[in-house]
Amino acid sequence: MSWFKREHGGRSAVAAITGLAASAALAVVGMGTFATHAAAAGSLGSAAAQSGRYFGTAVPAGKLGTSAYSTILDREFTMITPENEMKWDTTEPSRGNFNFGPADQIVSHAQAHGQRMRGHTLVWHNQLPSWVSNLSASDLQSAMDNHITQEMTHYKGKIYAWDVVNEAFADGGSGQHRSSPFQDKLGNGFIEHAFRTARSADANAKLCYNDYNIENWSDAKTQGVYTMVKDFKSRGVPIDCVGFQSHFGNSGPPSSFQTTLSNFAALGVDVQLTELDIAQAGTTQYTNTVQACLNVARCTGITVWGIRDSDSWRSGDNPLLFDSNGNAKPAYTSVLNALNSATGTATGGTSSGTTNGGTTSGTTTGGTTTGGTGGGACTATYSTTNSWSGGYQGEVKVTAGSAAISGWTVRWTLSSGQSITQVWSGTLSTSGSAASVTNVSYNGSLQPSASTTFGFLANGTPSTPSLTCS
Ligand code: 9MR
Repeated sequence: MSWFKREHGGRSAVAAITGLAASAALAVVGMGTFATHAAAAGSLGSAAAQSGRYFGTAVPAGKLGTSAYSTILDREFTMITPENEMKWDTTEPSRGNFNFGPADQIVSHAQAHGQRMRGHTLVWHNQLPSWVSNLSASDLQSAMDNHITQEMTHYKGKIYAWDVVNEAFADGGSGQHRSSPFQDKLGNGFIEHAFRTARSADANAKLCYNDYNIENWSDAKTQGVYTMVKDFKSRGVPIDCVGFQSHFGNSGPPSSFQTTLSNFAALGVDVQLTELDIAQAGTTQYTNTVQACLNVARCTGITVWGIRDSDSWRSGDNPLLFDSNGNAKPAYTSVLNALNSATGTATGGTSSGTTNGGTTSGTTTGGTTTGGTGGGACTATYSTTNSWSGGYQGEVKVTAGSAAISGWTVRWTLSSGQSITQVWSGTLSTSGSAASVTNVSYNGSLQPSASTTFGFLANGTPSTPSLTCS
């Protein structure tokens, strides 16, 4: 029995959200130390980016104002999951009264520092206000639909992937759904219904099912989730990804972890490690975990559940990559080295043609272009922000002309050997060597002379492209 099976019930109280000041931390983008051989990036985020992956962490809004915290956050991490702020008890504490303030603080921070967001979580039996549990079945159905729709609409265009349903399967040997207000009143169909509602609310975010103790392939719980995902894919129920929380005991991941990831990926979903922590943070255990993801092309990223040991929900286990003083632990170096040694590129799918907040795809073909709606002129300028053997990171600054614009598209021609693997703060569309990137919902509107930027990762050698902006 794993650590998590025994201890998962013992959650600590939700951390109080304290007031926060804007972070004074510097964003360090694409810092790298360049050895004579291939890439050796100097942060977790830039090391992961070399293989088209993200490296994220859980963040509580109350810590953003602590510079000792935010300095590490902005130096190391390219994806953020709000630790508690997007959960139902915070976002809709009473029926129809939505409170997005705490999560908005996190999203603003992410946007200001070029980080993407995982949304966590829309439908979960924990941190669920009691008014939800007290509803009749038909009322619960409409409350669930409304909650998903309102929250996803509020964050439309700002979320890379949503944990639509969290922890719906039972522990132990049943392989069935767990008892919960949703399950007990709405029956087995509530998960499918939640995913369909989510797709209607935001067609471009990746939609994930997220759970713990589904890392060991032969476990009944793993098999139960696998059967559900297989069924969803066969019937066209919209699901794009499965999150493996990866809360491990001190022995680390089960030996079948990579098999589990590949088997799910083979169903046609991305897989992600969404809440990684390992009791005592052994270097071998962390390396094995990260390597399992790197060995699976559709494993698009890794999120650790906190930065410093003191930030952890299980702080007594010292399970994270930084000690309580913010110093990198040996496991940090192991993870960084593993990321820097990755071969190949992650090839995540697209959700329904476009993917908000950047794609994680080596073969993006499905983008749609909807920009250029403002009618005003814009200009675009390019700079290479990082490069390594076989790849580079570029940034494009889009500036409105003398009139305000409400959307933009930047087009250029890729040189021989160049291919874009990931875009953030924009939506990529490619056709042969023609690349175009369109605004996402939050950065399309620009006042006269105002600017915004998007970034991308590419294979090949950097060159200065000739850009057109419309
Ligand atoms: O880390 C979160 C902690 O601050 C909360 O008190 C706890 C309450 O349920 O939730 C923790 O995060 C959980 C995540 O949302 C879902 N998977 C398990 C995580 C650890 O309990």
